[in-house]
Amino acid sequence: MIRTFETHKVRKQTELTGCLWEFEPCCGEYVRQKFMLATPGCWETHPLFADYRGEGVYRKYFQGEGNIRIECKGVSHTATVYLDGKQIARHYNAYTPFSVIVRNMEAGEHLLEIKADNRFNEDSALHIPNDYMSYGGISRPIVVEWLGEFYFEFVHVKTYRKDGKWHAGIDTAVSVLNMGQNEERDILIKGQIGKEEFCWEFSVEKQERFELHTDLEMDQVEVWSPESPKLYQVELQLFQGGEKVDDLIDRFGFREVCVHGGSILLNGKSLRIKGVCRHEDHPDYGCAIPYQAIYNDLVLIQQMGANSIRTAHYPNDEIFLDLCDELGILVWEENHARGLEEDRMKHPLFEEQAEKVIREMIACHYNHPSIYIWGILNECASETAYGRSCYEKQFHLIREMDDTRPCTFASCKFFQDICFDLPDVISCNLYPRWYVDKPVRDYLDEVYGWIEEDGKGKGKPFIVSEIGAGGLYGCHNAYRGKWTEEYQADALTEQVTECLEFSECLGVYIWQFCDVRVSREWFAGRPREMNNKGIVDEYRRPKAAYERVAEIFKRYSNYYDSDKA
Ligand code: ADA
Repeated sequence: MIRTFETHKVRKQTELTGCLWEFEPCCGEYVRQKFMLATPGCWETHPLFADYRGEGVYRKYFQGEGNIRIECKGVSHTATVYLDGKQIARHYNAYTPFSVIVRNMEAGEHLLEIKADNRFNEDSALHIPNDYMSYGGISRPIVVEWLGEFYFEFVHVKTYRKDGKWHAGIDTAVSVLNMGQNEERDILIKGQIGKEEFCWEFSVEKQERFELHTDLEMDQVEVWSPESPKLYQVELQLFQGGEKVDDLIDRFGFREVCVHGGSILLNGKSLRIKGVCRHEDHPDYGCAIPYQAIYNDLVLIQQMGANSIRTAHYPNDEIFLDLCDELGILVWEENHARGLEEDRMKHPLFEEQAEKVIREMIACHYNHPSIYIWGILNECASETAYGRSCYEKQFHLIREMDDTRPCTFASCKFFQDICFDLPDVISCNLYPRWYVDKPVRDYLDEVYGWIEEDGKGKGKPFIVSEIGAGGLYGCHNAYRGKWTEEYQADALTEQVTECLEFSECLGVYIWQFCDVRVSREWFAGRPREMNNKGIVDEYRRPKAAYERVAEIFKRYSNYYDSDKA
């Protein structure tokens, strides 16, 4: 499954995944032997490769000719792509998509080989041993698209209100593939959003790329919100000589997010966040969670009264975002980084790799109305001058690419943090009653007081971006000790209530939705080699905390304004 809706009616697409591919591990006990693996999927879910860290080659034959675009939605974590034995692409990072154009492919059968690599080595600055698992394999779909001479690269729709009217600013780019010398083509592009139509007409003389922009003033718009997640489609069609030769369809919503004083306003109303952090992790699927299982997670999350998910600590699958758009779940999406101290941030590839994730994340996810905020660099070196320079650069890049959403970072450096003047929203990961043995209210007072007085965050919106406690599913004792479900439920009751009752706090994200596997090389004493702070376990079985949090979340509405009304 590629998306939850059709993105082309004219351009032909073939998903190459959704079936078995040949797989050959490059090292270990089964080196050079051939297996069949289900795709999309992580090799760790195959019983022989549950702990395989290395390279592995996936192979698939397909038929075709002419110009094609191969899109890889996600390969974990490094992909080297070969077509008929020739390298055509290389991409680092499991959590962002990439694509490659192949021109004038001969008619017949072709071999696509993808070498995936999940090793932790000097080429990898972001995938490192960590408190989550870096899986291996083709973890998201692979698609082949059949192109003619022209194709749409993307479409972005920026929605905003001006003088009481909703506007849609549309940006797209068309690429011209293999046009001969001294040739000329007349192009007509027709676009549509609801009943509004627009078009561009121009002539093309050589192989180039056209960036196009228009702005529509809309009549009678239905706004996207958690309560009524109304989605619109933008449809572009490219005509040449009267014939439709390419198209692109995407979805978006009319909604406005802005920071006003200490509030985040969604369509003018002051938001309250009741959220969970969620890793892409499942014992049966690794990080390659299928549509139905993602949907089931979202149902559990919404049934608990939550209105938001933080995609800790990387960009998520587009199917997840499509579903959040449809269900009205607000998403904090963040680039890929967890707990990188200054020495890690000084890795020669860090800046380049981190920048690429941001570019790919925003370019691909720009239209999702569910994303209301961008996050960066979770718990990295925001207490050092060098760290600060990285935060500065990344915020600058995000703001350059998207001026419609606020940005933030989740800090654990509170009393030493020197970056709180940079983001639009201050976010702190706090663990009173778990790592810090203090009553929650006292700790909130202490941290928030410092942010206001010394931390240069005065007056900005403030979110608790992580709070939680470990609880092993089925673990109980008479004294409600640490690691029991009871301890976790008691801790979360105090944590969530105090955050939502703290008048300066806009909301809270629970760490975390489900228990997740951690990388063995990191471990840090985690029972079962898992992070057990899920309010459901890895099989999504609710722990005692789930119901307790649900009771609390359901007492609070999505907006502060409605409390006053
Ligand atoms: C941090 C971190 C999470 C997780 C959590 C924990 O705040 O951001 O990824 O590791 O702590 O469970 O300790």
